[in-house]
Amino acid sequence: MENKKIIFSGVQPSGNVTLGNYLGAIKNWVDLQEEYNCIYAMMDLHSITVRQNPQELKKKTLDLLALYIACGIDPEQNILFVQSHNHCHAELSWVLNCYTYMGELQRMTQFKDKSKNHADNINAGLFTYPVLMASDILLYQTDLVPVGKDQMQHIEICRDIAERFNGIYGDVFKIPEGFMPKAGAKVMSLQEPTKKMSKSDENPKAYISMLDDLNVIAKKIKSAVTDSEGIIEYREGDETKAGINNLITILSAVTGKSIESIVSEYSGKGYGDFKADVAEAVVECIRPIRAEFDKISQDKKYLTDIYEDGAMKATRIAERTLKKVYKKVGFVV
Ligand code: AQP
Repeated sequence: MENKKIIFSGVQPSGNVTLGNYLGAIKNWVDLQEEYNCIYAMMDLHSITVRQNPQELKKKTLDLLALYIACGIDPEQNILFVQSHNHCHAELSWVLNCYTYMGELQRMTQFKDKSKNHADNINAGLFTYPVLMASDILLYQTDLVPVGKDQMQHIEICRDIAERFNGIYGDVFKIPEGFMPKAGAKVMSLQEPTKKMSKSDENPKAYISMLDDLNVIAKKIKSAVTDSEGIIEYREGDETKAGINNLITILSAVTGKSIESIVSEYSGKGYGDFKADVAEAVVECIRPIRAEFDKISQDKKYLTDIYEDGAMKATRIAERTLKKVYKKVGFVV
């Protein structure tokens, strides 16, 4: 790899990638790939913190790889691998668990939300999820982690854990920075717009999957929950406007137009026309990605070669950090 700064990020194969995952994370990975050495994983270890169907998990992991590539991530230029193929993630995670406090983890919003949504399965993995995420990042001496807004709290705890460890043992880990996009850092549910759009939402109308049929995508946007005021205005923090705010943000993120210019363009127009235009813009954004995905996802050999090569390269880099950590804590290496 060239001597550039390092990016690490990933998506869990816990469902089909949503427009939120794309706009919040993957789209930025594509934009940053020239400037950085990028390492992107399919985060299967994370995904089992919520019960998964094994057959589907396997399929979704490979679909995710195909989708990364279809979105424009160049497999020649970047390292793409399956998280569980690199033994270092789980190993470093165990060590860092011993340098993370229960109180810190108890404050994590995602843990609180997921405990509420999966009250019958509040497992220890769900609780220590941020420690595994810290390990993912720190193993590669990462400079930048492009994520959506919901993951910024996990970046903060990652930095705290790294600083604590470095404080005891010297400079073992690079302290990473989080990176969020200007538009699309938190895409909201189409049915409950005060809630984040999530790929594991029980209501499929709440999210746009990058693998939905294009006419289904248009229908979902046209039936998005809005309000009865009938005014296309962006009002940050006004919950009654959450649906319209969300559609304006989505349009801004997929077209690159500013929120102000969208608001003035639609001044005096009705929600029907506006939704139709948002639907069209999203469909046109996803159309070429879908076409590419349909091609790549059929080619199992191509995908296998990429993830095998990626695992080898990722493991080689990560083992250097893990060995340093083992030495520092006093393991016989
Ligand atoms: N709604 C969103 N808007 C913008 N960015 C988002 N991300 C997730 N949802 C949105 C970003 O996508 C990346 C991958 O997320 P993840 O798979 O690691 O898990 P998540 O954040 O928990 O995403 P989901 O879709 O809500 O998954 P489930 O339903 O399985 O929990 C991250 O960078 C995330 O910030």
